[in-house]
Amino acid sequence: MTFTSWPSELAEQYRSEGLWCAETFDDVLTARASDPSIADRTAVVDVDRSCTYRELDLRVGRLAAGFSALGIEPGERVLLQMPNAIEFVETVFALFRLGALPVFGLPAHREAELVGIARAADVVAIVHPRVHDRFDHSALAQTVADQVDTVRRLIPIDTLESLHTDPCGHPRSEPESVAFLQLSGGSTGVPKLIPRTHADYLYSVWRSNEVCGVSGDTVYLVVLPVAHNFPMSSPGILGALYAGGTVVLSPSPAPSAAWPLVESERATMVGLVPPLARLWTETAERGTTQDISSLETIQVGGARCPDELARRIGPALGVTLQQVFGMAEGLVCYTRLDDPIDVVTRTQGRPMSPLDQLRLVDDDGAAVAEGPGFLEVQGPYTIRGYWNGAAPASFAPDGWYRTGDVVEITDGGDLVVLGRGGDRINRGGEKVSAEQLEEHLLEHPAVRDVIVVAVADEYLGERTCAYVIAVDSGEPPSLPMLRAFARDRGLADWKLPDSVVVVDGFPETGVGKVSRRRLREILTEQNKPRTVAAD
Ligand code: OOB
Repeated sequence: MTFTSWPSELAEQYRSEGLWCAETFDDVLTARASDPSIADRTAVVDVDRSCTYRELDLRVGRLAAGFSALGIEPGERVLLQMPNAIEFVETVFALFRLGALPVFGLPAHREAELVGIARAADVVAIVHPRVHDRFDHSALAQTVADQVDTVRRLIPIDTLESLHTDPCGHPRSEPESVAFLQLSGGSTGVPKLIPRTHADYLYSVWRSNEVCGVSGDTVYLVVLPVAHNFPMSSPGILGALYAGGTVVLSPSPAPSAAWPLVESERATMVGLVPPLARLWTETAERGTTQDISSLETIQVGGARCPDELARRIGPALGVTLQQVFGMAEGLVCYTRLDDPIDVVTRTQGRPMSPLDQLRLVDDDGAAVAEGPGFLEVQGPYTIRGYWNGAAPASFAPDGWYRTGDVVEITDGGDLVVLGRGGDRINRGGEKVSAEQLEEHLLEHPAVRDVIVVAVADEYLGERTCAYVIAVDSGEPPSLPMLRAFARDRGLADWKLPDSVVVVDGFPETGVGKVSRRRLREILTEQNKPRTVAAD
């Protein structure tokens, strides 16, 4: 089994109510490129070049034929590790045209992540930069290929152009088939791959457009890693292209790189994680000569935006703030553009679809009438299972997705995200699995036991702290030692521990064996600042 489908009654409802349409991503591109009012508009811009809808469609057809000539077949998986540039959009749509499935790796992923992903998805090819941010991705891709038998092709980005060949016919994908695999934030050893169908994802895209006011005039700026679900579809690149608008890809989120693009392309919308929203806000508050007045909406999501920051964003940057609480597994909540300022600054919004169903449960999975509680969800664009049935415990027996987030729902129906159980650390939007980091650190010869927890951080919201019990003899483990060790084991940089505390033992609760999960909760609790953070 690779993909768990929706129960048939729900699927029927989503079809009959017009949420799931008989359209694929390739249909959308073809339709826009053949619409005379859209075809010659700019579809995508990066720092090197730009491309109209007509050009994008032609280039996608030629690249799809090139992938096919390399032996990539419909239904096969291709791992992408690509920076923010037009090639990403071309590659994704070429794979869609061919009917092959992109698997969305991130440039920051290293050997441990990529090998896991490549294995779990049985990928046949990897598209990668040769060198990016001074890191040798060709060598990394080769290391992955050496370890994963299914990988037949390594495709450096600068060779994509040479693959172009005359377009050939490809069988059309089924709208309700899987279009791509997205990655779950905070995956442990076996990555949780998220199968999204054309129908469910397209619904989330066009519904996002309605909620976020995206139109053909939208110029959507991407500063976050392009393959992440937030800039991809909330409403993101796909929303802008669906509407016939323009996508602008910035290689970096720093104001020094992104603001000149805002000015030159007259960008109207951007999605940021809270630490970046703070950087942009503080930069604007200090004053800038850059003209960023075209910006209308700044979305902030991926991690909790502190209320204090939320209040400053609009005035500092001259924009409407929209909070976004979403997950690659599906559910996306937005504050609405015309919500009262209190709702926009204090809540993470409400589900975008009238058919999203939410419930709150306690530790044992029993429904709680009043929050806070763990959020569970089912709906027209929320998955029912991971690829190959991984991590089945992430789904309740009736198929609802257990988000792991602790939320409260206000009288107005808006969600306030309070945090998570102790299993995952949200480092400014980048998710770290405590369990995965523990597994790696436990391999260090100086470590007898380790528990990884979140501690509060002014800039990132949360950062990682490893509580370590050292082995009796030898040098006690230090932060540089453990970071270097975890890096050498192939972990992405953002997952390395931020701090290390060497302790003699872990807390006992006196009720028999204490689970690692419970220990994380206890240590997290001990670490909470005594006063509640200012809102
Ligand atoms: C987005 O997606 P993922 O898959 O990287 O992470 C999902 C998790 C959520 O379960 C929650 O724990 C956290 O990230 N999260 C937030 C949040 N937005 C996401 N926690 C508090 N406040 C928020 N506004 O992060 C993602 C996907 C689509 C759109 C936006 C974000």
